[in-house]
Amino acid sequence: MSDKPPPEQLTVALLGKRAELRNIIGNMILGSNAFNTESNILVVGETSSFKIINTPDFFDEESLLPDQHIIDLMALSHPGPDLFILTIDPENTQEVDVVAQISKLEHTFGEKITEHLVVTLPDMESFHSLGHLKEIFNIWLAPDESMASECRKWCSDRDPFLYDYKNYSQDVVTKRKTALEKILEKQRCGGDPLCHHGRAGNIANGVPNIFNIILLGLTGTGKSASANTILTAGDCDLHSGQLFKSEPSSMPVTTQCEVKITMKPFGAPVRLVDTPDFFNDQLEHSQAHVEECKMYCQPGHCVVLLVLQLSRFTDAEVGILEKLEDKLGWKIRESTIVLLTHGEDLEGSLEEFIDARAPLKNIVESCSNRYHLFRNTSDNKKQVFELIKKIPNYNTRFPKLTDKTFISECFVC
Ligand SMILES: Nc1nc2c(ncn2[C@@H]2O[C@H](COP(=O)(O)OP(=O)(O)O)[C@@H](O)[C@H]2O)c(=O)[nH]1
Ligand SMILES: [Mg+2]
Repeated sequence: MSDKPPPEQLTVALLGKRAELRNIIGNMILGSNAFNTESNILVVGETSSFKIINTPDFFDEESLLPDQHIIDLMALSHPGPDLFILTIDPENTQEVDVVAQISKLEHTFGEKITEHLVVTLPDMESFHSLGHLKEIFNIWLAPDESMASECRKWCSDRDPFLYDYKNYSQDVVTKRKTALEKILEKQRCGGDPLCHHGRAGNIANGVPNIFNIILLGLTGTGKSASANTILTAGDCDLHSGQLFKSEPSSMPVTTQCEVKITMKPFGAPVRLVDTPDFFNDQLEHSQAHVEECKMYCQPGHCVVLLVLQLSRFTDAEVGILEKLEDKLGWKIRESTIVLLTHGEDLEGSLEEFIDARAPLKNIVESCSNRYHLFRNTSDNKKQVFELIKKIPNYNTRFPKLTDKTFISECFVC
């Protein structure tokens, strides 16, 4: 137990084989999108609360510079980081692979590293099957929005890790520290890829700047169920605690904005924002919920899914788009897709269905004819891919998402 208070700025060494996973976790802790590089270089991201040293996989057998990366990590976190986070990728969740990576870390930095190590696992299955390793080091299921506070909690009762210099020369490390600090200082706000400064304008309204999908609509239309359909397209092993609460009820089940960040199936982090029905009389503090929603629902940073139940278009939904625009303060129709649920109720073609209902047709046309049909009772993942393809500029937003990657990410389960 430490008798010193933890430092204002915690230093975290971020390790792991896959850059995209390290980036997601680093961004989540920093609350920005400071890390976006795929190349195998060491990147530092900083806010007043955290300094994150995002380190390429120095155990990669093809790495030409493993010692250089290790020395740079040691120099930048001298005399030792507060925390090491090892991100495990989906291909290496077997116990033997996880233990092999940790053994290499022990070999490089000494056995005491496990006392300062958090291992993040990418899915529920490995989280359960490796639960017994918790006795040795902490295990988290990633990504999770509470990571920054978890890191702080984790560091609050222990002193930072201190490097010993069995394998590397202290003299070399401290010389490198001086050199790197000079380089970083010069580049701090210069846009150089070696330094992504977490404070450099990446935070909009205090909300980390990642793409948002916001589900809006009346109670019971299937907002939460549709958000779950999207989430489970990437990972069908999610347990109920990881999903949005969705059930038949005339009372609002979702009573506040709820957020989950997911990487799959988009190939990039996306925040799903489930909302309560702002027009439901039984919703308390509805203006506060609208204000919260506004933080995520900003032009250029989101797509809105206006959720309507296919065969239950009600009078209350006539004019809903205008009413929502009034509340949110901008023309959300520019970024809205009308999402019809209960797809199994459709007889005939969806186009004919919409054409035959003037108020619905009117909404769809206001949204530049972007509409989609979900059957939330089905686990057909293709319906999710087809929806994603209707997001304006989806291919520049999600450049990694192709038919092929979608299928390999989603159809494994
Ligand atoms: N059969 C069927 N039920 C659905 C569909 N979408 C939603 N539901 C059900 O409708 C009910 C209300 O859905 P929910 O997502 O909680 O609505 P919300 O209030 O808009 O979040 C739940 O029981 C869902 O299971 C669908 O496509 N088909
Ligand atoms: Mg709901």
